[in-house]
Amino acid sequence: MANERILIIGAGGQIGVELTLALRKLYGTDNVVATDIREEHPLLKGGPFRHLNAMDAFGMLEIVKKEKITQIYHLAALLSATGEKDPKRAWDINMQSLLQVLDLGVQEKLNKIYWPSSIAVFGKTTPKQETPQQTVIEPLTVYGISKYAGELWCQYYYNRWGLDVRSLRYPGLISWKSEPGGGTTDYAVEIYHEALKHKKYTSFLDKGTYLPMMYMDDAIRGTIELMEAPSEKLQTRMSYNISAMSFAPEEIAASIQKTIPDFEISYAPDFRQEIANGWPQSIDDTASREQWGWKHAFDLDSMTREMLTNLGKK
Ligand code: VAH
Repeated sequence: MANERILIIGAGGQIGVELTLALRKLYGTDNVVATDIREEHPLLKGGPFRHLNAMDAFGMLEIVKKEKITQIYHLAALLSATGEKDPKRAWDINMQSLLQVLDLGVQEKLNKIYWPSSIAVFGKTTPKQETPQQTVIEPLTVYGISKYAGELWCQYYYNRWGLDVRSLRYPGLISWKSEPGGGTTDYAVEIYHEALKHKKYTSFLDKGTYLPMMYMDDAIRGTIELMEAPSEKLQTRMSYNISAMSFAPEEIAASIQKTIPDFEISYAPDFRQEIANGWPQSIDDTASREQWGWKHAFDLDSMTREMLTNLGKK
């Protein structure tokens, strides 16, 4: 790869840890500067790390200049469940930090910027099955509102100043290297930990709650493939639908029972059920498959095998 110098904001999060590791493999460890407001994540100790609060515009500028950064992956945000506990703080953090990154991108003439959106932009008025790339979008959570507003800002900075900012509407992401961070889909990670520890799990989403989901390895590969795609192939500068599978809690339990036959699931829906009820059950990602060649690799059973094997070793 050309001498790209990459800054990761929120490198200690569920996506950040894995994206940092993957980008270090691709661009060279010393060319990927991990930052987070928290302590350095143990898995990232092999490369450059700086403390950075995503709201600190001056600190961000200082790192971009000192480290001669050419690309920013801005992953820091408050997710759906956390956001509903403090809506104004979620809006402030999610929006102000993005606008700072976009301004920096124009001012410092950065090559590319990546910023994640989510299926949380969709609401109850959106078609629930095979949700299209362009459709009725009326988000019901502050997280979803901030992600849709962010998509519109990304498109604006591209149209107005030619800033090459790219984005994916992630489904629920399931990983074992890093912990999920306050999302509604976190049950699909917790269940594997609990299955191995206690052979039982009480799901905070009810039976029959279908949600679009993806194994983290697919999400990381998709992110890099999008960022590596020739700019002229990309027909949207909002955010791309991307998909792998959809399942409900009882289906992930059945998949686990193929390895742990006496695993038991029970249900105790909480406030996150209402959030999940507002989201699509399946996503149409034709645009991603046609425009930049997206193809998922993991299905529920292959993901379950990966999760149980790797968590078992941990
Ligand atoms: C959340 N994991 O639950 C995130 C994601 C589609 C869900 O945006 O908030």
